[in-house]
Amino acid sequence: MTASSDDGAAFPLDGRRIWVAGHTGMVGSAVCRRLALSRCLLLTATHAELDLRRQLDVEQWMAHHRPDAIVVAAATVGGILANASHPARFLYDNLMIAANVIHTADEIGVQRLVFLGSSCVYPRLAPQPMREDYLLTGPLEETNAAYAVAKIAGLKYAEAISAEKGRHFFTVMPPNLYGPGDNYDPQSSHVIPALMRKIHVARLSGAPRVEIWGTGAPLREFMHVDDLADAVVFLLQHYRATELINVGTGREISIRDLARLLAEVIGYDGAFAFDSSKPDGTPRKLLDCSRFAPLGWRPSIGLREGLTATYRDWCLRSDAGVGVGVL
Ligand code: GFB
Repeated sequence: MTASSDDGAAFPLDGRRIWVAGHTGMVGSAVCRRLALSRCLLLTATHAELDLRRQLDVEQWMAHHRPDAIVVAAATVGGILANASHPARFLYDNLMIAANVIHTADEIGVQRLVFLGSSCVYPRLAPQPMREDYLLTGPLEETNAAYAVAKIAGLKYAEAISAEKGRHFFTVMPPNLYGPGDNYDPQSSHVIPALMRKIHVARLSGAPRVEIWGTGAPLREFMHVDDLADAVVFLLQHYRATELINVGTGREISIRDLARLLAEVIGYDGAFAFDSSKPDGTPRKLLDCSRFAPLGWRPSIGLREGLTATYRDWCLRSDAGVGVGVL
């Protein structure tokens, strides 16, 4: 079944007013591309038009635009170093966004709301693969605890509203994401855009080695953002429950092997140097998708294919050459 099909849907999209909060981000823009395949009416607001951290502004905007459904893809996000360096900002921004949007959605009677979580909300040493009911069964990974606390508050609030008020608000829990529209800033980005940029620059400049943070041993599950967007729109249409739901690929790869795969995709034959002064983060976070699998949706973009497409997309952008001159 594709995301654009309304066949047998619990929530057909035809003619519905759907607000994608955070539509300029990597996830939000992918969700908009998917929704554009349906006959819904897409609502968006840029950050300049609406600061989601301001309750009154959110209330006024939503009262005026009156969405039937909302996908909460807005968030302050970043890689391991950004999270560890700016816990106050990650906690405040994400708490406020979740509280304001979910609260106002309830106040004005929005029918469906999909909140985006992250696999980093599960305990650092959770058994693998991680089931939804492992949430809050152990301590969080320290490098992303602030972000995780805000996301947990948001998902629990959505859950509470569904239980107390009979609304259909639920959370989708994706693994590490990548794809077009990602952040390629070397300090604040996630590992895929960071290594893509570093390896690309090394290839162009002929550098003999590329620095990888940490030991290279951590395992991560990566999903192309177009697959996530397809799953989100599928669940928006077809999910009849309100329980938290994991959406993953079932596959994981070490950071060391990811670097090798990226080197193949980019055509780089230099070496890697591991900087163990940088954090590894959580050793492993693989999602258990047995709640989602029976609904019949599957991801369709393999990692090599997705990385190749993402690299091409990024090369077409003007900033792919940035940094080469300074090496
Ligand atoms: O993608 P990443 O920053 O996020 O890092 P997390 C994943 C792994 O790649 C870590 C290693 O073990 C990093 O040490 N790594 C190696 C690098 N080289 C690099 C590099 O140049 N840049 C980066 N960024 N990493 C985040 C959370 O954790 O995952 C967020 O902090 C969010 O809250 C996100 O949930 C999905 O998987 O460690």
